[in-house]
Amino acid sequence: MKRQMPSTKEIEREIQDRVKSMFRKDFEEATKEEIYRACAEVVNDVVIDNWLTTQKEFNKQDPKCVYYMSMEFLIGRLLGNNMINMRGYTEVMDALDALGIDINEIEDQEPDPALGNGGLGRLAACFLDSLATLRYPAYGCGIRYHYGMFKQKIEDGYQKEVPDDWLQTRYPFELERPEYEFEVKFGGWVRYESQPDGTTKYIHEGYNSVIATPYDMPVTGFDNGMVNTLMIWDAKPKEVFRLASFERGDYNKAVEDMNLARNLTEVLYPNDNHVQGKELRLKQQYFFVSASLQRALNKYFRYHHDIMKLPEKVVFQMNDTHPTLTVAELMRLLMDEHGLGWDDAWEVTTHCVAYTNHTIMAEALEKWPEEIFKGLLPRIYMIVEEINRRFCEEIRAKFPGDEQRIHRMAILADGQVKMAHMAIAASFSVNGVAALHTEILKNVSLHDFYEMYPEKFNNKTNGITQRRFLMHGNYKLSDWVISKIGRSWITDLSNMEKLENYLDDKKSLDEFMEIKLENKKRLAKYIWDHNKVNVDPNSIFDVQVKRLHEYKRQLLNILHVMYLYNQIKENPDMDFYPTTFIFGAKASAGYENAKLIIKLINNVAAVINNDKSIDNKLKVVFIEDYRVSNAEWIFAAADVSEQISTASKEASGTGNMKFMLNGAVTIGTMDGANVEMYNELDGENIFIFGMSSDEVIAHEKNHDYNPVDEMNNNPHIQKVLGQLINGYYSIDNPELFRPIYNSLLNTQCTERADMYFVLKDFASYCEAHEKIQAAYKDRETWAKMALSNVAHVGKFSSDRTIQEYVDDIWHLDKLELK
Ligand code: 26M
Repeated sequence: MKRQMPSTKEIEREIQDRVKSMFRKDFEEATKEEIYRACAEVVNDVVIDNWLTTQKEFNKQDPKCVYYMSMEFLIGRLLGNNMINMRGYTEVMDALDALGIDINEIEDQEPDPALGNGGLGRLAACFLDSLATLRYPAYGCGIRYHYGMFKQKIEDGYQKEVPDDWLQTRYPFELERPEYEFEVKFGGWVRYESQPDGTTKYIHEGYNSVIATPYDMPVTGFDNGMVNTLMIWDAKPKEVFRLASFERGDYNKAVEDMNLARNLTEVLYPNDNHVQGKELRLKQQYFFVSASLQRALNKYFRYHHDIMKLPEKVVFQMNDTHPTLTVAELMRLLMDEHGLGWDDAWEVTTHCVAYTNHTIMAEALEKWPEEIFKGLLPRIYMIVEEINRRFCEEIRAKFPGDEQRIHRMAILADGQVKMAHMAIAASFSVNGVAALHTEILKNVSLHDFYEMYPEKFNNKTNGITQRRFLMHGNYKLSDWVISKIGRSWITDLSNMEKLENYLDDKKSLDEFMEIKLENKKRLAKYIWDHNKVNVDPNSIFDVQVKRLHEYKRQLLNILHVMYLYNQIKENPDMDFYPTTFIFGAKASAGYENAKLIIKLINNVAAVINNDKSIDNKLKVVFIEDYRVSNAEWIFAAADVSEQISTASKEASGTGNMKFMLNGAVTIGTMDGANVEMYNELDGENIFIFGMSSDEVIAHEKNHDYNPVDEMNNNPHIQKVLGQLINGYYSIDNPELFRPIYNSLLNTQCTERADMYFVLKDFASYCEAHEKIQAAYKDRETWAKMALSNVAHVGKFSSDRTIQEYVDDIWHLDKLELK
């Protein structure tokens, strides 16, 4: 039976009781943090009952389930999320209110679990939410990083990285499961033993090993009693006590094992769309893959004996190439531990694994030096060699004589192990994350593979969960939508189209704009508290929040701001609607260009915000430490959503959808899922600019783009670029931004000057902004545009995405819950 949250009165009493039993304090004496912990336990009580029920039904119904394999799960805070899904948010809010406490302050006590970088990790979290809400049996499999994504401090305009010690105090929504520990082995060598039956036994010796311990986190569905599990693995040394008592023969190995365990799960690599090829990263990958597969097979064998039927019960979805070792490790377990021959093992494996590609950026493709790979995973390497040998034979059979093609497609080539190639060779499904992205994979980046296996390729356009990004982040708009069209959109976002009936209703449009204003005031206060910048909630809030990357073109945005500032200075009486440009972005710790762009944004902000002469027409704000928790407030307050990547580079984008859901209007390129937003909007109420992906790809191929021409033909660009190197935004050090200037114009500095066509798209971007200015001036026009975005957001729910994965790839049945 589904257990529900108690009544407001009961919750109020329970919170007080918990504070007493947990901290031996009366409620009045408790700190905010203690109240948060008490609330968490009140909610946990309900969650745990539903978790138990779900798992019992799981065992009874024995459904097929998906294991979502991901190095990242950017789940964000769980208290608010779980209260919403358990349908107890208002009750807890009222109970706390009665006790004189603001629920926001309590939620704010929770560390923001930041076990991910950005898009890919947040997508995994949205998928888990949708899977549970749609009652599909699923496990998330990942790593329990002790330090998640770093916290960002801005000092003198520069990014400083501060460790994110989210486990400093006990996290209330995780449960250690020592009963599901497994050993994971690294290094050593492989000995062969011929068996009397003619087969060969492979014996792994001389290895280091660690124990993998899972911590389970509940993943609650919305109002349905379903609770799935996210297992994140931690490492501990095998034989601590023996080490301590000197009993173990090989003291050195014991010390090594200890250090291995200490390092393995210590920290998330803070890279986004860029690989470094560090051995520790490969260790992390094998560690969580091996542990997850062992647990999955362990579960399978509890109720089944025929391993050949594994694909009927289990599917492993690989979130990018990071978990590609799933292929070889499953082969190893099936052959070495469960006695299958190669052909049977391959048959099972290739019906159990599927791969999602998230990027076409060349620098994000994972390739491991063969020497590192072989040294760390000797048995796995042998298996990869055999997979490669057979794969190359298959290519040769299909394309006789085309040795170049074999070289391009091989898993082992140029002294490297190419993870994407292995993922595609073994997967029964290969998908991109937006229509355009999938077409580019098929026709350009993975064209060879598409010719080989056209039937494997499919598209699954990304989505987001409306429970977190509207109900929780923007309860005012959420309540308003409920008052207009009811609650069905909460689990079926296509119902948002019912809002079309209000697009011509002045009163509704007014209410809608009033809510946006309230949300802007909430953000303005946040900005004042955190940045000490005063922003006018009546100005246009124009927002770009996402990871900092050159292809995402934050630089285009800030150059445009510099241009606007010049215009306003030159024509003080020009017609201009006051605008606040808001940025939020973390740069990878070693990405110098990206970090300098952050400094530029902050210096431009300092100059503009302190110039009294422009009469507050322009403000620039860089929000420190952009993360899931403040993102929810930022989306809710945005008027304009900046989605301005170089066409073809942003696989999908998901921030674009979160803004749309919250009634912001997009300025964007025809890239990623922007294209599909444009289609859903019938080409209206969205501001498109810039080159198409075809044009970009053609320029890249023909090497015929010269940014110097763009500068020479446009005096505005000339002026802005001049200001990058004349000290205008850096009086003490005029050379400070020279590297940015060079990256745009100087061919010697990068592979190609202006790699991301910033100057090429500049004029068209300015024009699009002028159209936004014109549209915003008429409040009703704007309200209609913004509300129309909400009305057409239906497609972009992760519920829709998950249903497509289920129908086309996973073939799961819903769990029945009474
Ligand atoms: C790789 C190696 C070492 C360390 C880190 C990495 C790595 C980590 C994350 C590489 C890429 C990572 O993420 C890529 C990513 O976030 N891609 C985004 O995925 C989203 C969800 O599909 C899309 O919406 C975005 O367009 C895409 O950029």
